[in-house]
Amino acid sequence: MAGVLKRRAAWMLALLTLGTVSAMPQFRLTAIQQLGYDKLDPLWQYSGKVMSCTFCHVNKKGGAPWNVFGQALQQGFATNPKSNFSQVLYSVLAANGDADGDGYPDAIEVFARTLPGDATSHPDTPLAELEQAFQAAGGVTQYAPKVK
Ligand SMILES: [Ca+2]
Repeated sequence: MAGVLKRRAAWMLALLTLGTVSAMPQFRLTAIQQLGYDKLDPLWQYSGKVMSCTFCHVNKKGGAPWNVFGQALQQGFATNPKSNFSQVLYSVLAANGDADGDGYPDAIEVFARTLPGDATSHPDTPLAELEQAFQAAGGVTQYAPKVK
């Protein structure tokens, strides 16, 4: 009896987990992998904690409205309507802009794992020091769209 209950509990957990994975929006899935955030947590697809929705959105649960970084991506789509999300994401980072105006360019914030669309979230490390580490790691080209 206990074995049956354990199996049922395991199935329920698996179903809930699958629901979490399939609920993650495609743009978020793409960005997490393109920017290497998946390397931080081997169970990132299940935890749902890697790269919060506020990376691009104002609200913690996503949807409208978008923050200034999300708006920069929307502008990228408007400027290059034939580009896919990966290309737009890369072009915004390669433009070396600072969407939230906190003094740290968007690509540097991605590298430092802070929020490029929230001025209250920024690295504590001096920019010059971070820039050096960023370039040593491959610079913005490390975020180029992956060829499939
Ligand atoms: Ca920021």
